[in-house]
Amino acid sequence: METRIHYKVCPFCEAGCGLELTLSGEEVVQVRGDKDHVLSRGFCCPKGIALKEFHEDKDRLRKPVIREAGGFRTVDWDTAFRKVEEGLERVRAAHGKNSVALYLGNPNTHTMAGALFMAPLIRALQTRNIYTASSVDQIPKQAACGFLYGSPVAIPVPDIDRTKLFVIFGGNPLVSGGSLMTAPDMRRRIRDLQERGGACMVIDPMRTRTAEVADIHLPIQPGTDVYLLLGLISYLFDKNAVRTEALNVRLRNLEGLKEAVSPFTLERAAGVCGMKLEAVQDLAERIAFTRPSALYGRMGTSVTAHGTLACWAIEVLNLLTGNLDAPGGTGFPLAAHMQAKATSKKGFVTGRWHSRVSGAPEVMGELPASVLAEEMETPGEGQVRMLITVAGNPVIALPESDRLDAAISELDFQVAVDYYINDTSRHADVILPPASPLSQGHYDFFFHGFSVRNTAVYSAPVFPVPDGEKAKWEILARLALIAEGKGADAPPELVERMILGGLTDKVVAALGEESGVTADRLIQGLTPPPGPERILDFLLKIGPYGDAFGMKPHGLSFEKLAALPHGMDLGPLKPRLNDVLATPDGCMDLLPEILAEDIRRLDRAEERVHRGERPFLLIGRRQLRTNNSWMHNLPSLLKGSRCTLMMHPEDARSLHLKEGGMVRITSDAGSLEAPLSLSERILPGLVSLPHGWGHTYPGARLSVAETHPGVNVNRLTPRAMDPVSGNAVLNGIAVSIQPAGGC
Ligand SMILES: Nc1nc2c(c(=O)[nH]1)N[C@H]1C(S)=C(S)[C@@H](COP(=O)(O)OP(=O)(O)OC[C@H]3O[C@@H](n4cnc5c(=O)[nH]c(N)nc54)[C@H](O)[C@@H]3O)O[C@H]1N2
Ligand SMILES: Nc1nc2c(c(=O)[nH]1)N[C@H]1C(S)=C(S)[C@@H](COP(=O)(O)OP(=O)(O)OC[C@H]3O[C@@H](n4cnc5c(=O)[nH]c(N)nc54)[C@H](O)[C@@H]3O)O[C@H]1N2
Ligand code: SF4
Ligand SMILES: [Mo]
Repeated sequence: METRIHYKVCPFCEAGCGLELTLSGEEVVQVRGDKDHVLSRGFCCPKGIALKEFHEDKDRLRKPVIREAGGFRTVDWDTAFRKVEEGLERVRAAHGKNSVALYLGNPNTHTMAGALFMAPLIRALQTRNIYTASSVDQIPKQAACGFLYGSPVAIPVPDIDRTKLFVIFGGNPLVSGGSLMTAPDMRRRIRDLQERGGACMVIDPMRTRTAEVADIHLPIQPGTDVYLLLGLISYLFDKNAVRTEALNVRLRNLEGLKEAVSPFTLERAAGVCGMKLEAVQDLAERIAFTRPSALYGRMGTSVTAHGTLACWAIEVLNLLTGNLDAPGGTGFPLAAHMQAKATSKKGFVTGRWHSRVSGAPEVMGELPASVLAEEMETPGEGQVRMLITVAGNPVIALPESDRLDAAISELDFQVAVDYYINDTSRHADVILPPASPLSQGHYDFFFHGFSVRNTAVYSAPVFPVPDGEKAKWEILARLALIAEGKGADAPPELVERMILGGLTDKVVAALGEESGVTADRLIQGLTPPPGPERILDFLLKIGPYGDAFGMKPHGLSFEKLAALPHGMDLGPLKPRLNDVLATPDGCMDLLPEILAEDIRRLDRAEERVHRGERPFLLIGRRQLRTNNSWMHNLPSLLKGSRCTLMMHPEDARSLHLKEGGMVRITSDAGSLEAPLSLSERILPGLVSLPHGWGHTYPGARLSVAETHPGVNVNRLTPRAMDPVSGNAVLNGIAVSIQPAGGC
């Protein structure tokens, strides 16, 4: 049979690589990197290649299933939606709207439907119990940017392709593909930086693959970066190296900041962080005097007890060295669907409400995922009795897994929108699977906004949605309609029209009635049929590069973008701080009180950085061939990865432990066994387990993953949070290690 080529952006990680698919009839014959893709230029990783296996995976659900006494039964969509409606009405009638919790997982950010159709569902549910994977991930960064720039979505990214010094705190982009920084093929980008005479430095407890290719790797004790970062700020003041003149923005609290960081010296940092003083001094000098430079922090700085403070300190360092909003420093991308200027100047506040049981503050409309278990367990008004998960696997992703798993099993009703009967959805009453990514269009609403170069790419569906399957947007829209009381049969187009209506109304209001422009006329000017693509068309047309509905004939529209399967380059990052700044008074506050308080808390906590009875600190790691908890079912990926406890050979020797031997790992939260792997990549005194494993739960349907299930590291993760953002502390967990079977 004849073959044909189709181009598709990889939906699995933030790098967003272009893939070239060779197709024959209904079959994917081959997947490889798209050498003409505007940003990835042929690069891709084994997960992208495994898109074929994901598409073909027999365990991937094609039709909804509902739970019955004997297990799951496949049903048609109307039956499934009616069952959802019945369960939701029953729980709400008995326990009120707040008894329904919604948990949104990471892959939502990789779909058009997740970006556009989640807000109507959240609104319709009218519950305070909204949880997402953000609070085991990047919410500290968003809070930090919220406090500083007035908006939690104004997040600058490193201008890696033009910088002279790239400093990575707690990130491993060579393996993770980069995060809050869309920059595929980081290996090449770092090599290019080195060839232009620049340098890359990595601060990480592990000699990761990124650390290996960097010019300098500085090992650090887990959870201590914040001392280093405050020490670095302090150094800038001491050396008169603060350079804020070029920033055309009023700063508040510069003196207050100077005073607050003055107790944090490089000597103190070296002591607490377990680093050599000369190494810390060298780092400080390079940061203070290299132009341009870009400091970047990711999971290692975020999932810590002072995550917001650490993320904020990185922003402040970029700002004080004059590198914020500067070419080669860090900058705010301007994607094609975004608005050039922030429209709301309300600023950023947290704690507009609090969680019922332990009073954790709301951040960005959600509560910390770490409190979900107690909200389910604790009786009283507002107790969570029903859970809807969309593209998430909280049983593996969240701290205190055993407790959460037990709490979920006790709920009155559960709905999962997911591809698999996974470790969490195995408890569900109804599972609603979206069609394969190959049957849905792709445009990165989130990650174009984090791109190190402004680009736009749309990939059309490769195959139509097969008979009997549903696109994700329709599933989310119908759930929203059910939650709104419009019934299980209401057409999903209603929600799409409502979203478009909201957007067009704003434009019409801005233009004024006298312009003669009406919402209906605008909608008639859109080419795609109802769905995410039509909304994209609207956003592109009114966006910063758009055709303004024909008024700028050379501008962008959906039709133009769709004709460019490798995407479109929109140029390097440009200074635009003044456009994104959304603080009510137009100032940037360098020391909001909530962070000043956290610095005081830090001072009090320092002496607690010790290991007590549990002599090792456990940290996580990501593996190239896994993606959180959900790609272990693909044979080519599982073949190349294993879940082992990594330990330094010296530690193993002193404990008489051997490579491959089983060890028991015990924390305050739990205990489990894993095989040992020895490596000098990790510091003595630390051990590492990858997350996302542990597919041992009865009732899940992951036939490949179950053959090498590994262990769920979050069974060891106790509940601990950054009080500012509510983000979970996932690294630096005190554990003891013994030979398995030993006592
Ligand atoms: N292959 C693969 N790619 C992925 C994922 C995956 O599971 N697999 N997951 C995706 C997701 S959801 C995300 S959020 C991103 C994350 O992307 P990254 O943040 O780049 O990935 P991590 O491997 O978590 O990197 C965190 C690094 O911090 C180090 N670290 C741990 N504790 C500390 C500390 O206290 N201080 C410092 N300085 N470093 C510390 C760890 O050793 C690790 O190298 O990756 C995405 N990409
Ligand atoms: N100890 C420890 N814990 C961690 C981390 C860590 O580093 N260490 N990392 C944390 C991070 S950064 C994250 S982001 C979370 C991830 O946590 P989650 O987002 O909760 O979990 P995932 O493993 O990404 O599972 C995603 C699920 O979504 C399904 N899915 C994939 N695509 C789609 C889609 O388009 N639509 C629908 N409906 N379903 C889809 C998959 O089948 C899978 O079951 O884990 C966190 N947990
Ligand atoms: S790096 Fe990320 S986007 Fe690129 S192929 Fe791999 S998983 Fe896909
Ligand atoms: Mo994540």
